[in-house]
Amino acid sequence: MSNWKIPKVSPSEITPQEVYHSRREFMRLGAGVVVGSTLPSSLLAGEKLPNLVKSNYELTDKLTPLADITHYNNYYEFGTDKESPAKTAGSLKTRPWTVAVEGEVHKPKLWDIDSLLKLAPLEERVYRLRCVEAWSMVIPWVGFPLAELIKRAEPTGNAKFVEFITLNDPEQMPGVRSPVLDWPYREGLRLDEAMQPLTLLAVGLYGEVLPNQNGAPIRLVVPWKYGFKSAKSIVRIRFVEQMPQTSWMKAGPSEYGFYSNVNPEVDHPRWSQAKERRIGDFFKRQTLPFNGYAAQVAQLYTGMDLQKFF
Ligand SMILES: Nc1nc2c(c(=O)[nH]1)N[C@H]1C(S)=C(S)[C@@H](COP(=O)(O)O)O[C@H]1N2
Ligand SMILES: [Mo]
Repeated sequence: MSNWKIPKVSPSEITPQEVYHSRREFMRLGAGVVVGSTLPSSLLAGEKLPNLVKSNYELTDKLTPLADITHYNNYYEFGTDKESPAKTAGSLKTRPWTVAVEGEVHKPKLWDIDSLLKLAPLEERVYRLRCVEAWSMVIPWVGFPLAELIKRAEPTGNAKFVEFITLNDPEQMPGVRSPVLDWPYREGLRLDEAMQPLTLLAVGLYGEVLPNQNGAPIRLVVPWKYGFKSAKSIVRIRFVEQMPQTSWMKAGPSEYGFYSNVNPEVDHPRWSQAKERRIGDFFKRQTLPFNGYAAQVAQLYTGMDLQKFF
């Protein structure tokens, strides 16, 4: 039903980004015009998202081709191979889908995914994604700031952190039958990080509904942190007072810190983080502090020892 239709050719054989660039010009003409209520009632993978707002979050970096973004994935619920999620995530049922917003908030709510899609204008934002494994991509996401959802939840004075809990369904997800991680996949942010305008809830990419392997129907994108902070297929957002435990911290506390800000000066215990390979490139490039977003986010960490709070 919701199979993501990609021709079975190698990524280098097709250049969807060329087709896409002409469409982006077209979308730019419509920038600012938002009619959220015209969204179809239910959107499935591969369908075009209407009425996208062009945002200021543009990059001059070359976009990673769609075929690479959708065929080189980390989504351990669908297997640990990069190629595995594209093959097996097609069966993930993304409707009906709810996201529970709960914990230290004045207005807890069980959101239906289709209401969430209409909560705020859907923006297109091109962000760099830097995986902790030292590769990176440039992805044109579609989504809305997490802050929009947080404002509506009205966090109490006790809310200091936000915990993200994702789907854990052995019926649909072959990967959760093996204990590679402590399921469900959990992530967390400090409340001010979650409120930072760059922090996105993504529901699409390349102008279309998010493919299942990229975290449909809704996933987090935190561009200044390593990719694993960007939890896929979220079902619960909980506001808490204490720093939450995350699946990766539990798997390797010395390797995956809570903050996990991209930092070329703090190596992973088993490899350097100084450089990265942009998918599609031959040569490695320098990794930038905060993945290139230092101007926007460095002040969130003033006074903190980033070697200690890695
Ligand atoms: N639920 C869940 N979310 C996840 C992961 C995962 O295994 N499960 N992998 C993370 C990692 S390590 C990365 S690099 C990004 C990859 O996102 P992408 O496949 O859309 O590029 O998703 C993150 N979110
Ligand atoms: Mo990653």
